[in-house]
Amino acid sequence: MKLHDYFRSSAAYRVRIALNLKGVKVEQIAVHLVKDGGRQHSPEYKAKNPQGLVPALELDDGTVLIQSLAIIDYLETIAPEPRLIPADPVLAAKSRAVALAIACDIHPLNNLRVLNYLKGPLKHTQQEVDEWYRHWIRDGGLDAVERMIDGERFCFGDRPSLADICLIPQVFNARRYKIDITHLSKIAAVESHCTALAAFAAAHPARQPDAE
Ligand SMILES: N[C@@H](CCC(=O)N[C@@H](CS)C(=O)NCC(=O)O)C(=O)O
Repeated sequence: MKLHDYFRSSAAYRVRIALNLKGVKVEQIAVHLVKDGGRQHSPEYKAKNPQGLVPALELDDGTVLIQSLAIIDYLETIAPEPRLIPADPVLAAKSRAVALAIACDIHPLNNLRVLNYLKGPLKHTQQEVDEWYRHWIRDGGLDAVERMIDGERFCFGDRPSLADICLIPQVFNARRYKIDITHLSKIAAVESHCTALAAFAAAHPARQPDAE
């Protein structure tokens, strides 16, 4: 299998963590999101993912799966252990709720194409764009997630689940943009437990073959 990937993509980072937790090996194909105006927009890549976004998982028969949560769902089906969705139905719903809050409500507002649109056609300054980014990560974003998780070691229970897989890349983005999240103590605890695990550490952007 091939993972069409970009080291800094938090959606791809989610899939890398899931692959590592499951012990599923893939070939990583870098899609540079900035060079040449963004290689995700090339006709060759859009033939694989019509949305022009990473990640995409290309199966050995050429089938291409897109959308990080759908890809993780596929991995959960083909490699059920260790499970990423808790067996307990309430914890499963809570884990999915955190994942969806991040993947559907926080991340899309700060995606590269949104930031480029604010800065380009809408002519916002870099300072305004940075403020937009900070606002949507923090207020109603990670601040709310802090109240949604149990967060003693992992978001829920004693093993990483889909919630942690989505949370850690989003925390990476917050740190990259120097957003003050020191008051989010449960998220900090989860971050320190997850990043100590080899599966999370190996998925970190700095450890990817295309890291800059
Ligand atoms: N909902 C999608 C989001 C994918 C996504 O937005 N990927 C970003 C990188 S994190 C991207 O490819 N951005 C390119 C762009 O905005 O042009 C998923 O979960 O896979």
